[in-house]
Amino acid sequence: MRDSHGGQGLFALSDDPVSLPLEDGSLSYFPCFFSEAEADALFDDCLHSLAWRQDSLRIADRLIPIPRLQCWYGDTGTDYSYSRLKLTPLPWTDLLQGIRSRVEACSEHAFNAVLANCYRDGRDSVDWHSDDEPELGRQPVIASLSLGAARCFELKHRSKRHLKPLKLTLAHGSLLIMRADTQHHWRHRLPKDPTITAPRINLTFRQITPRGGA
Ligand SMILES: O=C(O)CCC(=O)C(=O)O
Ligand SMILES: [Mn+2]
Repeated sequence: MRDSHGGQGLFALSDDPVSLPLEDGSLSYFPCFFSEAEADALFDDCLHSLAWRQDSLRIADRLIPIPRLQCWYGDTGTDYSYSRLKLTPLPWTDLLQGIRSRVEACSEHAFNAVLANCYRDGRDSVDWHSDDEPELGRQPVIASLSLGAARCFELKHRSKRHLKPLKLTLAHGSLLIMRADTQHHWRHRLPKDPTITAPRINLTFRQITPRGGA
């Protein structure tokens, strides 16, 4: 582990967000949250040190692999379920703690868990969904760090059909923060893109209220 990942050593190149007006929600995008050199090192470290796993969904008695690798890290008790997948947290690593400190300082929000996704190439994806599971609360703050291949991220409003879907290219080293009613009113996805041959890693930091907890 390089010293620069101990927390203090990580630096953000720019804390200036690009303003992305969103009706019924709130988005801030920091295109150069980490410098290219820092993002390169973080990408390699995440790729090689996180406990990537291939999860599957049971659909009509068949096990269907989800189109990406993933892993879940967090405080004890931050179990998380989505699409009938139950994730039990692995303990924080120094690498993830260091990234979390930087993301918390920028977003002025505390996070107790992170979902890591690895899209091996453009055949991997995540389908339309909202991060609206009960353990995330009514107005979750989700901070999403992108490392590796730039990919298109799309949002569409659940009910207001006249609002155009939004398409953003999430750059290497960028941070997207979704707040307020975004998860309540909007769905998002990362579509497949056959032109992409390189991998991408995404870390979405979340604050989980354990079920039955305060
Ligand atoms: O990879 C991304 O940018 C989005 C991932 C996502 O939406 C999720 O894991 O809930
Ligand atoms: Mn999501």
